Amino acid sequence: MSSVISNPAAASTADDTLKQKSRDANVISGGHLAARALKNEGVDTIFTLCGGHIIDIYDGCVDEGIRIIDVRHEQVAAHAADGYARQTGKLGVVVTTAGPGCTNAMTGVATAFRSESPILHIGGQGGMSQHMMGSLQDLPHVDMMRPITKFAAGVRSTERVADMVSMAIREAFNGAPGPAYLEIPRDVLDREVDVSKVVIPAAGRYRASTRSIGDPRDIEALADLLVDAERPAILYGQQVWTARGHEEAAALLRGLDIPGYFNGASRGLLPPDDPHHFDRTRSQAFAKADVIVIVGTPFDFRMGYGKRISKELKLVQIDMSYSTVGKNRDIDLGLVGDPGAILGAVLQAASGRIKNDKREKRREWMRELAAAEETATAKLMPLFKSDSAPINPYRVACEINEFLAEDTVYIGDGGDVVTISAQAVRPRRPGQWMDPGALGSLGVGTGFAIAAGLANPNKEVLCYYGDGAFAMTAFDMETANRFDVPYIAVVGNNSAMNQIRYGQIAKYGKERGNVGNLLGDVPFGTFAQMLGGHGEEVRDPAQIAPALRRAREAVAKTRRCAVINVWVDPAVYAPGTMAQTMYK
Ligand SMILES: Cc1ncc(C[n+]2csc(CCOP(=O)(O)OP(=O)(O)O)c2C)c(N)n1
Ligand SMILES: [Mg+2]
Repeated sequence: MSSVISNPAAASTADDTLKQKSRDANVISGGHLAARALKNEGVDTIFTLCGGHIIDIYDGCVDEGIRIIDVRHEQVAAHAADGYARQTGKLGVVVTTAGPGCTNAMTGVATAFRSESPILHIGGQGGMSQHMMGSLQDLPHVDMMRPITKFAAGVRSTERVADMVSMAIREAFNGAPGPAYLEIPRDVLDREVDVSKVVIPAAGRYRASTRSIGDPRDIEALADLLVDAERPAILYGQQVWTARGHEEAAALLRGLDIPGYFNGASRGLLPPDDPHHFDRTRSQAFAKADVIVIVGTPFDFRMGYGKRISKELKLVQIDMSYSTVGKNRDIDLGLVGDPGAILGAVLQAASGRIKNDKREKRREWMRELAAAEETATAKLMPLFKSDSAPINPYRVACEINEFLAEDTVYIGDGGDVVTISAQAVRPRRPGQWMDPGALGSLGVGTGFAIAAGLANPNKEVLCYYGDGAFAMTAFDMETANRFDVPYIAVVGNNSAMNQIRYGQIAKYGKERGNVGNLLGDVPFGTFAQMLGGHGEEVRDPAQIAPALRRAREAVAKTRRCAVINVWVDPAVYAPGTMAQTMYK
């Protein structure tokens, strides 16, 4: 992209002598040590917004060939690091300056914390020599970050920078993964030390490679339960994808003839037309099954804290974290370890042992659930095909689902329009569904979209936003354009924070319920145009599909993000919102 300062010749200045100094092979600075440690971890990209405290890390990244993706708001950098971890299965890295750089990133780090996404946040700090003196942007970052990370510490000496980066990364992958935070003061980054005096943990050698199956007796016990079951069901949660256990997970369902349900990042684990793929009959299965296995998702509010699962059945829980197993409700069998390793071992232990009469019973169970799925879909069809104007958000969701290509990564960022979309959108492949997870953070979409594009240059990326969510981080669409990762944005625009508005109206009536939740009518299509891309407004339901196709073509042709702003009916709410299930 052209820019006055993109010509390196014009940028050359007298400070080249300074650069010469750090090219001395016998010394290395703290920032360069940080970059070296990241490189040894396999990090190829950092997400960041610049600040004087952290420039030496950038210089190190230049040496190590690490890509620097600079955004316009640190929240987006942190969401992008989280998104990059989700998409690559590796560590995501966000680097921010001290003070407001750190506080701006906190929502993204907290989102990764509740979604168990492995990221490293490196934050700047005033020099050690100015410790507690009121330096520029000084804050107690480590104290602030501790409750929303698995590890938070400050680096006190340049010699320890690489070692502590590796330590933080090791902790990010300890048990169920999550974020780690490392504060590195400016003078620690800038100081140069003798290379022979520092510890630089070697690539691939500073942490275990274990994919634990836990206790082999539990594998046998679970295999026995599944062999004997007549009405088993399995729910796969985000850890199955995070730990890349999706192939073993699919093989288990198919091998043992078990209906599968999918939460969060595990959506898309089976193709929607697979006979073992179920998504509309979860409560029915939870009520009538004789064995249920919950893999890699906690009994949190999304699961009704486990209360909705019958007490009459055998309940098995598998998780990467010991702390999660048995939390909020009793279980009959708990396993801690790597989801893929466990599921693979269970399949092996159960293979060939299912008697014919049991297999026939389970097929009958699957037919029963499949029939119930069809009835549920038929019930939704009038909404999915609604011709009403203003446009019914169910129709938008249905159109998006039909529009998705085999390789489209679908991202949801918003309130009710996105909740509704979960009833229609079925990603075609594993890893192609992204949502904020248990923190429910609005604003994840833009960072996730940038990350998805960078991690998968050949895939299409579509982000469906609510109008409230879109306005939170949309300016980083410019970043997506600048780094040549344009995506299709669809806004379900009801000029309101509708998911919240419903509960207010229900509780306080129309007069007092429309307070603090009504937004202006913004034609967001022009936002894409401002950034050189394609944008349009859709008010006729018949125009949704053609507009989506035009967006796809425009993104390919202009290499700029497209925004399809669909005006939707503010009187339509998601069923969960009307029942206020998220607070129960
Ligand atoms: C960062 C953040 N702030 C506030 C909320 C509370 N919240 C949940 S849904 C919602 C409304 C979202 O509006 P919009 O994106 O337009 O979707 P709609 O419900 O209107 O379809 C709000 C404000 C949140 N989840 N995250
Ligand atoms: Mg809205």
